[in-house]
Amino acid sequence: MNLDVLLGLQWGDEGKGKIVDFLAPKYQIVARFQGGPNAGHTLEFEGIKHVLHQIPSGIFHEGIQNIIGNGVVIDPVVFMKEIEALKPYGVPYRKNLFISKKAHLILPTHRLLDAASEAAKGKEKIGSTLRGIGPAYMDKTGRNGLRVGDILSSDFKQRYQKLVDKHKGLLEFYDYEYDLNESEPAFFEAVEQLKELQLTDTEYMLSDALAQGKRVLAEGAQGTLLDIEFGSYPYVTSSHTTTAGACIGLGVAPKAVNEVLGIFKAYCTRVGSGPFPTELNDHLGEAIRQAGHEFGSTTGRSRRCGWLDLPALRYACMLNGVTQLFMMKVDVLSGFDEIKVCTHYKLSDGTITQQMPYCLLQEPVEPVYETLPGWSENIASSTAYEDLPRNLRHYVNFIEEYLHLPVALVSIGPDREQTILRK
Ligand code: 2SA
Ligand code: MG
Repeated sequence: MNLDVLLGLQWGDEGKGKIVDFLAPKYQIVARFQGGPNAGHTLEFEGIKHVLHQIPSGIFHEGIQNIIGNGVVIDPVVFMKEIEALKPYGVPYRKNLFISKKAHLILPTHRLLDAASEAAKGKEKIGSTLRGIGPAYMDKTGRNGLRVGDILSSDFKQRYQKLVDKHKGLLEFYDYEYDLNESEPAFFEAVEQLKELQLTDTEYMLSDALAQGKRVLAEGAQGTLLDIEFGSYPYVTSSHTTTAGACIGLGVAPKAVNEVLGIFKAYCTRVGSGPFPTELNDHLGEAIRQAGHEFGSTTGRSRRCGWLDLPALRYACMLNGVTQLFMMKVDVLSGFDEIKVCTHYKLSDGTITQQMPYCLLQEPVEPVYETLPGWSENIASSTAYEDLPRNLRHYVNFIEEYLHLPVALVSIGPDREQTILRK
């Protein structure tokens, strides 16, 4: 069957938005399966930059249906703002956007609880995006949540109030001051607007589409190393960011999965707290941050930067069953005399391993690096892989040999055009 999954193999911000937009013409449906307004997918074309948070990155293509799956958590207020931002471009969202009735809602109090919980953690805070993600997923698994389909029922307000009263008790426990006077009316206004869009049982829609031989692309958000199960817990997001998460978050069977497209940057970044073995707290890290414009597209936070971590990447490929690698932002490394790449971890007892330890906090590792020669050519307008600098191609080969997977696409800049396919 024809479900391809595209996901991030690192800590998010690998450039998924750009690639979904680039690949979209090959698909009839693009579907988001997890996360919510914590995501920021940046697309750039015709000189304009667009940032999407909850809407799938296929929305700019006329003939493509876009689905927000059941695994996503939706903040109606953020969502309606996204819709507003699309209007000037004549994006046919009324026709091409479908929202699962089973997707859970982020309430204004979920955002407050996110902030209260982070404040209470002090130094141990997760560094969440404060978009209410964790508390919304907590209510989902705690079986208290409200879903998109619930906004259509006549007792929605009462159910909302019941949940909010519970949240108020928690906020009191946190001793957190808040004011709902502004956010509540905006929430209900956005809910009314949401009702006018296509709210449906998207699992049936996908099942029918796949049965008809249509091609579907599942678009991941965040990254594998932020997965609730396999990421660096507790410094993770609250959803399943892996291939299996695409099945859960869309209601498709595992046998439908065809290609798994794993996206990674030529180096690593991380926003928020948590372990990061190859982090560079020096001028090199700063040089990568500046060259790569490594600032969060949702929160504007500056991203931590470091060398490529192959043991972590190998772990992500294993968990996801990656079939093809897409390598992003290689242009950012142009101009470095040499490039380091972490091939192994050294544990505190001296053991050298390629395996991810149970917990990087309890078992800190020291990265073991291989040093490769850099390149200095400006590659922004290259169009063929063979034209790229030899040392860059050597770096790509090194990664392919380590991971036993092909790098099928290399991205050399933010624009749609700056994308080199290798086959
Ligand atoms: P949350 O808000 O509960 O999901 O945060 C938990 C952790 O997950 C990280 N996280 C992210 N990391 C990178 N990119 C994300 N999306 C935005 C973007 C981030 C931004 O695409 O640029 O703008 O800051 C994302 N979303 C969640 C987060 O940093 C916490 O470590
Ligand atoms: Mg992002």
